[in-house]
Parts: sequence; C-alpha cells; structure tokens
Amino acid sequence: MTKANIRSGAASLLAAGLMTGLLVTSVLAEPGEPGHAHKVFAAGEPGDATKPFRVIDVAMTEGDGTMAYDPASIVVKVGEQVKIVLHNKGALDHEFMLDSVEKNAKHRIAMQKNPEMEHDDPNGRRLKPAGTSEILWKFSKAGTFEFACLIPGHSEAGMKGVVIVSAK
Ligand SMILES: [Cu+2]
Repeated sequence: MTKANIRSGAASLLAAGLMTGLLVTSVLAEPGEPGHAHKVFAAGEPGDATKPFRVIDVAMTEGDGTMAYDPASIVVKVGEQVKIVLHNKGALDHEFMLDSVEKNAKHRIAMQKNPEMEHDDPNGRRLKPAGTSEILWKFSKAGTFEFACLIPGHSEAGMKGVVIVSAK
C-alpha cells in the first residue's frame, strides 16, 4: 500500500464515521430541529423560573436497613410548577429520578449494569452525602408518576415516592 492509499483509506474511514454520526443525530433529532436532540419527559417538563412556583423540600434518608424520601408523596395540580429542593441526609450517594413507573423500571435495569452511571438529566439528580440540589418542574400532564433512587438496592429498600398530578 502506498502512502497515498493509506491516507485515502483513513479518509474514507473518517467519512464513514462522520456519516454514522450524522445518521445517529438525525434519528435522535426532532423533525425540523436538525442536530437538536429534544428529550420528552413522562412527568411533565422543566419549569420556567420566571413563572410562579411552589417549593417542596424532599429529604433523602437512611434508617436501619431502609432508605426513604421524606415526604414520599407529593400532590400537585396539573399545570403547577414546583421547585423540588433535595437534601441528602444520608451517608451514601442518592438519586432522585422523576419519571413514569415504567421508565424508572427500565432505567433501574440499566443502572444494575452500570451503577456509577452519571446523570445529567433535567428530571434527575445524584447527590453526595450532605448534598443539596433543586429541580424546577412543571407538572404539565395529569397522572401518577414516580420519583426513585435507581442506585442498585435503594428503591428496593424503600427509596421511592409518588407524585399525583390531579386534573384541574
Ligand atoms: Cu439512594
């Protein structure tokens, strides 16, 4: 193989890689939004800080073989905005993933394969011990949703809760 051949081989590999990348991007993107992956959430949508919101503090706690959120249930009206202020009061990392029961169940299985999976999702947080974080959320859909810690064993130990979004 001459040098020129090697170079063109590398170039076509690069081109193939770029094309694969483009293909993946176009599959993820919404129609009419090239390159912009728009995530759809089960439990509503990220909130707007310029609009009114209610503040709800949620503690992440550990007991004797148990883990929990306090409160473990939140009731809101459809369309309401809530700033959920999370406080990790335990000695371990904990998560808060706000989603449908089905999506959290799938995500929990993925976490079993990769427990240190990093999250950077508008609907979820992972907190270190003594950590705090906030999620401003608009509950734009009526229904019953779940918040859960998807770190293996945690929701099984009790670390899950429900959000009931009532119709007006
Ligand atoms: Cu946890």
